[in-house]
Amino acid sequence: MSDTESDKTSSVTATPHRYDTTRAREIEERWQEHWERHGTYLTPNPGEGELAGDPAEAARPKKFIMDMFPYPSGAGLHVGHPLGFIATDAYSRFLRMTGHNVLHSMGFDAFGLPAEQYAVQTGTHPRVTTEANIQTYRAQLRRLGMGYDPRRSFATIDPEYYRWTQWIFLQIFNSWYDHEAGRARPVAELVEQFASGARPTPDGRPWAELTEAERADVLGEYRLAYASDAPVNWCPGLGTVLANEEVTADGRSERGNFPVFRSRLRQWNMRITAYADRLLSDLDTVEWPEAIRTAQRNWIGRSEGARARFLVGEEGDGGFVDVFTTRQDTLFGATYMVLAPEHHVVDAIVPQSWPAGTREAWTGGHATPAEAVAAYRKQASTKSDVERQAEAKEKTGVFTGAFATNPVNGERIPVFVADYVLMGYGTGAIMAVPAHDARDFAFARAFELPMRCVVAPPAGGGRGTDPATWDDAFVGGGEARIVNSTSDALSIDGLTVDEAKARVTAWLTERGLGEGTVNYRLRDWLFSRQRYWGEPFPIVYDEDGIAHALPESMLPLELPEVADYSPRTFDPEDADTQPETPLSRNEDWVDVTLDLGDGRGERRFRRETNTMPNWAGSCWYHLRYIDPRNDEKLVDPELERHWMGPREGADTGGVDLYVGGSEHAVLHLLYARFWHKVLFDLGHVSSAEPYHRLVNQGMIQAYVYRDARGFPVPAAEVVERDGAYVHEGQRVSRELGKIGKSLKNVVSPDDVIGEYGTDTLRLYEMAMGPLEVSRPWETRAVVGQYRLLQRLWRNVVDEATGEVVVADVEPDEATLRAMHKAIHGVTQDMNTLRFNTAIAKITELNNHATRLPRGQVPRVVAETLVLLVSPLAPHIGEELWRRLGHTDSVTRQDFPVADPAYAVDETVTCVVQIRGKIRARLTVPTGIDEDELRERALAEPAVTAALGGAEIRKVIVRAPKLVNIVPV
Ligand code: ANZ
Repeated sequence: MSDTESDKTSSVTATPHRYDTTRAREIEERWQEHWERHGTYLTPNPGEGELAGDPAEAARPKKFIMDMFPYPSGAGLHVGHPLGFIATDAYSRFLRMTGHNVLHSMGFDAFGLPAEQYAVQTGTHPRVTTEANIQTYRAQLRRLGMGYDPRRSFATIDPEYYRWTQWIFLQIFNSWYDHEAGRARPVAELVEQFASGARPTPDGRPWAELTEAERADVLGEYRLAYASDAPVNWCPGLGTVLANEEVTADGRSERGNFPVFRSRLRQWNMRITAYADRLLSDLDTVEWPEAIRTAQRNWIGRSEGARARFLVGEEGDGGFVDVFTTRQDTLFGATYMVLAPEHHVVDAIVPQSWPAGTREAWTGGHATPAEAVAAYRKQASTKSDVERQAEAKEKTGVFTGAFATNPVNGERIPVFVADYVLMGYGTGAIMAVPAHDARDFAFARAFELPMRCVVAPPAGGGRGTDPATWDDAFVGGGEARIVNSTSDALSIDGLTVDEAKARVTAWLTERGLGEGTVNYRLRDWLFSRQRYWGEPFPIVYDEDGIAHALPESMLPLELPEVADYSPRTFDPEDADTQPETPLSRNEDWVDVTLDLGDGRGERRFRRETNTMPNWAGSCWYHLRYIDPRNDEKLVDPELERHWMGPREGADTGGVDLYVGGSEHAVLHLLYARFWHKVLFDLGHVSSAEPYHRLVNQGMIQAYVYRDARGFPVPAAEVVERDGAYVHEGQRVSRELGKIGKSLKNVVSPDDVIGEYGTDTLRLYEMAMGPLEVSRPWETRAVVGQYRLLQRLWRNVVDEATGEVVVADVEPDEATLRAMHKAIHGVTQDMNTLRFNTAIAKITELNNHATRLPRGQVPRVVAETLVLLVSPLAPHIGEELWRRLGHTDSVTRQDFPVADPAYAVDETVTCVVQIRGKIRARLTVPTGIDEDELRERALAEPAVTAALGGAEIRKVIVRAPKLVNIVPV
């Protein structure tokens, strides 16, 4: 029988009042019940509203603490999920005990693909499964002892919630970005500008003369939510289009790993690119992990460069192509041009036949340029942008038969189409400078195109100035010098790269041949999905196909019942398929007669049948926690200012702490910032950023055991025998991996709670290591925290009689020091989310108390221990607090405050140096005087050995931390 088992059964013998599993569970269930009944964790809003409460409590300094809310999957929570939840809960409890009014709740991100896929397999409506899963999650979170305000919980599938998701969509639809003012404004103001003539229409006709459809098209070019025909990521295997953020580096769907194709489809987009600059610059105002900020910076990808205009075709026939380059300094080195295969100018420039001297390799084996281009386009359309851009990929392309003229020197260079140039970036056209760009270099080698060195490699750097002898391109930095760059029109030889960039930009600008520009890698956010289980768009189309917003009074637009809610999926490899929206299967819902309140009475419309992506609901949920029941406003502006408003000066406001996984770096975290900024511009919120401080929790991993074939075997059935791992008599291998069903290593929190109780589980998860670091789950190690709680219990309660055994005496000096040191350290650790070291310090103080004679633990020490542990282990905290004679919940007691006179370390480490080199470290009392310190340093064996009898010239003493000995 193991120790653990004897611990658990001993209660039936001589120690009926022991803290064992049965007792832990009894205590925990009782307090969970009590907290719920007494509304212990209700957070009062300031003011008079529905969620107002005790005004004194509402007046305390506020803290808004949030987790990334979970998607309620059918499998329930495993022990990895609650890591972040326990951390924010412990921190929230600590903040309550240090005088804060804490807003902390938990909602559910409940639209999404898995429920739909499950529905397809089982025939159950996604709402039914999702709601059942939410119930499971709620029960599990309750068992974890979470201090949430239940009134503030919601799910994104609740019509009362998605009504506001739809409302925000309409706000975005009805806005445009005024680049001069640097903010979003209502479309109505744009219409006024067109109507008054303050802003000319694209073709110069008065606004009043434009047809309704023409006006809709003009406004569509401005709206922040707009429908457009553009090449999108089409995933036949999932039956839906996807955002760039949902496609992996090798061009497959992040979910399901299906191929993704470029296909031209009419889809809704969000003009997130209008916010690129602000999304970038405001990253400097938030306290986020550097890795996430870098990921967002890279994703936004700001590039400064220039646009340069090349004439195309024969001189005088008027065609031109603008290229985008970040290396305008290399303009003299351009030896060919490349257009994206989709570039609209391609068809216009392709000649009837191949020009004289065209190389065989450039034609792709086709008889005419038109045929070559058509065949190449078809081939390119099956590849994703990411695939097309891969450095290592073999370069492909064909000659268009046309030539372009370099503006700086009049040189005629051949024009190619090649898929390494993307239509969606810059201008979709580049000047190729093979000597100084890696991809151009590879292409030029493959197609035998000339190269010209225009940036001098450093002398002695192992390469000369003839690129024909090089193995790769020479990129060259800001200080490198320009060569071979003189013509009748311009000379930049001898300038540095940076000087040359400025010079060329000025030259292009003066001649109207280009200008300096900034480009962003960020693309607009593809916002429609061909799914059932998502928010319907509050958009209808009239008989002319013009999109109209539903009036607010028609929200929420609820999801209709359909005969079949599964997405229509196709052969994953078949790029020539087209999505079909499940909502289109309900004709009664799609065809409607409505009065939109625009003075035109009832008219016939067709509803939009796409749904929103599952990121929509999580873009604004922080706001709903603040004011969950408001049915007149998204959020009361006063309450938003209170909980999220800027603190002072340049602060951009936001939630005080947001904890979640780093996998959302460029998805949720970018989208939510964008929506929040639109709401900020329109005056609905006072904070410009949603999440002020972000912490990424690590992942809990677990051992995966594999049999000889490499298949995972159930981890729970593996035994250790003589240092080997054995499953059903066979040796298996062991490695660390993600926790999950497919790896057969799921550990359920319910099982751990059943065995040791919630408080032990919470302590264990927090003690495993720093919050940000991934760590392996070790079921065997959980018992360590169980023992801590047992010892704590024994320090307060007599296990035989159940009586409280603390002594009403003053602690001795050593105990006082141990206590204040623990208070000091734990306070610091809790403030900085160092829960693991906080637990170590609590353990130390508890051990000190254990060493005192039985029944002699001073009351103040026992109470301190209980207060220190209760944010982490709230049930035992509450129970012992009650047993110690208090009638109030421990939840809002004052956290102990350290007395600095006792809290500081009594000893410090003193470094002893000989000629500046460290030779020894001494532990000395803080108050040691100079003479004594000198003596002790000189007597230290390591020091005498190092001196080797040498005569001493000088001893410098800086008590208590340094002694420096200088021999002659
Ligand atoms: C000439 C040149 C010379 C370039 C040189 C680079 C080095 P970032 O920094 O990512 O913005 N480029 C421009 N548009 C492109 C497109 N649609 N598809 C693929 N490549 C494109 O990169 C900007 C550079 O990427 C541009 O500068 C252009 O190549 C290429 F020695 O122009 B460069």
